[in-house]
Amino acid sequence: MDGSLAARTVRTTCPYCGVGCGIRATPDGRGGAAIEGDTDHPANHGRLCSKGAALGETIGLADRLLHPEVGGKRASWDAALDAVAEGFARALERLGPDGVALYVSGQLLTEDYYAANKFAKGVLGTGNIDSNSRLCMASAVAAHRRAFGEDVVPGVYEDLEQADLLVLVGSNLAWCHPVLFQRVMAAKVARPEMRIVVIDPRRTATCEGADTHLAIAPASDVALFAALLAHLEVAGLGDAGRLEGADAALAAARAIAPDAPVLTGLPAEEIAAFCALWAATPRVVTLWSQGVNQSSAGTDKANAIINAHLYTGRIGRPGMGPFSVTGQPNAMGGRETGALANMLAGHLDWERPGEHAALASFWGLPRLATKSGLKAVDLFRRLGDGGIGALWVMATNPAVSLPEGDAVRGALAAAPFLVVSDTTQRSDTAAFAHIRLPALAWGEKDGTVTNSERMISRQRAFLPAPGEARPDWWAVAQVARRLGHGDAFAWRDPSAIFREHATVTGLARPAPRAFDISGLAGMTEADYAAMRPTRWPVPAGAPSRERFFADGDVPAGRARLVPIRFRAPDTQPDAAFPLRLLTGRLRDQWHTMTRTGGVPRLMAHAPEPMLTLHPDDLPELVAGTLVKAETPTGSAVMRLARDAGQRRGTAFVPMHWTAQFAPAARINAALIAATDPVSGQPELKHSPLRVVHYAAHWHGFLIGPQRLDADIAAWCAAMPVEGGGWRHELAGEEPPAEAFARLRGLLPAEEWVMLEDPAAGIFRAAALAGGTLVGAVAVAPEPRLPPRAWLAALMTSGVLAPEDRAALLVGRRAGGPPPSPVICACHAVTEAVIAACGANDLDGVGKATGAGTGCGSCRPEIARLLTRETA
Ligand SMILES: Nc1nc2c(c(=O)[nH]1)N[C@H]1C(S)=C(S)[C@@H](COP(=O)(O)OP(=O)(O)OC[C@H]3O[C@@H](n4cnc5c(=O)[nH]c(N)nc54)[C@H](O)[C@@H]3O)O[C@H]1N2
Ligand SMILES: Nc1nc2c(c(=O)[nH]1)N[C@H]1C(S)=C(S)[C@@H](COP(=O)(O)OP(=O)(O)OC[C@H]3O[C@@H](n4cnc5c(=O)[nH]c(N)nc54)[C@H](O)[C@@H]3O)O[C@H]1N2
Ligand code: SF4
Ligand SMILES: [Mo]
Repeated sequence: MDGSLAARTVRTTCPYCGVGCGIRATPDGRGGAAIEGDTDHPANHGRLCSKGAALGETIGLADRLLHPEVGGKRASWDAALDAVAEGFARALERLGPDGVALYVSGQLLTEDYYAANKFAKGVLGTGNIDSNSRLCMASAVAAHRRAFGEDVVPGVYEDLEQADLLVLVGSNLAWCHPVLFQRVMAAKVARPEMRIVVIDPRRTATCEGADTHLAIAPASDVALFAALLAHLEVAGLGDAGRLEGADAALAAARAIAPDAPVLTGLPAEEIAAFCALWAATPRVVTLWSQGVNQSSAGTDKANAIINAHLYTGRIGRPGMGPFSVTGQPNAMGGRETGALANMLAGHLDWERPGEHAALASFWGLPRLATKSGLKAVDLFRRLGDGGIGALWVMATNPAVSLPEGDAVRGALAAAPFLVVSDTTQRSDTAAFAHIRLPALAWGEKDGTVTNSERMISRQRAFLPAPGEARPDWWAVAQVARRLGHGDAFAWRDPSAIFREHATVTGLARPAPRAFDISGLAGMTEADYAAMRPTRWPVPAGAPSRERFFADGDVPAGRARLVPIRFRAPDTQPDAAFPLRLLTGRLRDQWHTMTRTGGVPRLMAHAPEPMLTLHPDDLPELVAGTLVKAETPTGSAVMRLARDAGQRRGTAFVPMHWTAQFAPAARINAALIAATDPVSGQPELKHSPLRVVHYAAHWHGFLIGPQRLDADIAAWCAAMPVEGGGWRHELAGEEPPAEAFARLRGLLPAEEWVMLEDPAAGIFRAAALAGGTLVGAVAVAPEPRLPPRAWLAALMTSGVLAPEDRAALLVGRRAGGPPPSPVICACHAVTEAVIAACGANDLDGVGKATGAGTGCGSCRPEIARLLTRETA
């Protein structure tokens, strides 16, 4: 790279998951940028996963919200901010501080988060600021606080590599934290004796790299970890006298342990083997994620895990410890800035004397909220009841991501005053807003994020601010100023906010607060600009440290074991709803798809919303047909997939599809909203469920040059295809002939190639203009339709060759490759190509097809295909 190019390269951090990979972005001067992993960043050492590697394809301005809007019309920032301030002032007057709220997000930068929290708690005087972290990390936070007295993640990523045993509980690390998974896989290659155990009701891609998969019954993890604790006691591996709560915790565990096989559905021998392995392996890390947190017993599950580590002192030393891996890029930052309803800023606590007063006086905001506020699920219920007069939603899409989705939409629609700050026009939530504020997106905004191992990294701008988009912190500060608090929000840039945040962490000391970055409070703008990844704590005038509880020396009076009883979810499967619904993530999509859903190569891996069942559950339902998932709360329609790795009695549905992409497939419409009594985190994984055939009159697809509204049929899933076109998979209620005529009317055509068989209900058409293919439609009574991949590709290949024209209605040229799902997103390699390449190991497949040689995120799936081929 020549000097001038290198000079333009900007070091920043990936905006997706909590691994927090470092990125080097080199803008091309035309709005795009080349993206590569930062070899100097401690989280990834240069690696990126499929989503990170495709970031360059997400920074275009299509669909961006570029101007403020009031009442659906473009407005100036001044007018919009005046209206926001007025709306909140009015609601405060009418309902007081309990009647206003902010709902924010782990995708905000720390500086935005800090500003939003200061505004809510300090200016509005309300505890009603909650974050989508309530849906994500709340149970882990509550468990840390119960066990350690504070929200502290003791370990670091190296511990995962140094462990002799890594236990992954309710974590699909291969898809959700892919670079961390790759680090673990590399460690296992270097030390093959390392053992990996995955505890998940489903056989996920993560299991491909594991030695053991425990296909645990949903929601039963507490029983397994109780059995473990009881085993550790018998094995004499702990010292009950040393630790607060140990006797009670052991007694509780002993009471559950005999029932563990029944409760977990795991054979007694598997449980015994797991306990023996854990007991025999001092260097053990137990990592958990949403299979633990998103549960009505989420906090108990997490404490059951932490108990085992505290009891054995396997914590705080290399290769040991409980490890809560965070989801969002700045889940940690939100916890640090206190932007949750039950926290103050900087880990200060209402409960500890003097801390509230210290913060109120430092901020000069005497109205500082004196009590905690409503947690996410309750907040939206209160909104629905008319108890919230003004709500500001920032960087999250609750119309999609909260449970009881239709009730949430009803509440948003009825909200007296709703402000939404977002980067896109295509957010389901923004559709309900009275005021929309355009935020800077990744690549444009500047600030910091903290990853799962407490590493604070800079996100830096490398693109100009588009349109009138502004940083979220700026919009907050402007509204605070209009409400009479300009002085407290007079920051010139994010570095000023960061300094203030760092100062807050040093307030009211000495105090037993581990989170301390007061050593960074003196940073200059230049220091901040040049800041390298920095792990907290960074206390002023004292040495920092890598791990908490180093040498297993858990400070007396701070750490305690928590006695855990087994509680099954309140809502149990019954004759009407016999299954359990597991929801979660796909490898190449990010949440509500506002960023990843428009990228063809990310969509190619799993283009349609699917519901997966074990082959022996409901065998009368045919794979590839549409099915309806029904719960006591609502329903959604997806295509059925079969997987022998799915635990019997459970179904898996990804969380991602929205009204923008597949309105009828929004699974959260069907999720019950049970919450954990300690953390308030909703049980997003275990709704009772029944699955029935979805009877449509016709099935079909439409491929065209443009994206069409996803309400063109009763069921529609829209997806981008390479070259700029869009494919829409469809099903509907009207007679097939009518649907066919209506859909054809949506395509621009000079000429049609058609097949119509009204008696059979089969209709196909290819739309041509100037001899090129501009679209295709097919309608049939059953979901047996021509393949679409070739047709989609043909749209960009110019004037059609005669043999292609002849094959249009078949969807596949004679001798062409059979349709097959894409496995490798980097090199667009399909399952069929991998199966046919003749290689029988990962490297061989890579050499023959290129698959798995890019970001490496697909390697677990290739491994699975290979074992399936040879099995
Ligand atoms: N590709 C991708 N990566 C992401 C994200 C994304 O949207 N896409 N989002 C990020 C965010 S915010 C988060 S929070 C993380 C989430 O990361 P993960 O928690 O790893 O992801 P999930 O798929 O939500 O759930 C993990 C697993 O929990 C299992 N599970 C369900 N119920 C139980 C149970 O009772 N016990 C056990 N042991 N397991 C259970 C599910 O079968 C599922 O495989 O991912 C982050 N990374
Ligand atoms: N069924 C089910 N539901 C779930 C989960 C599950 O496992 N199953 N997981 C839950 C979890 S763990 C999480 S974290 C949530 C995630 O759910 P959400 O937070 O609702 O999902 P996102 O799509 O990440 O929403 C982020 C929004 O912010 C916008 N945005 C991006 N950057 C910025 C910015 O800088 N400023 C502003 N103002 N806006 C920005 C994006 O365009 C998008 O609209 O979903 C939860 N819901
Ligand atoms: S693992 Fe992937 S999504 Fe997560 S931070 Fe790294 S590149 Fe981004
Ligand atoms: Mo999350």
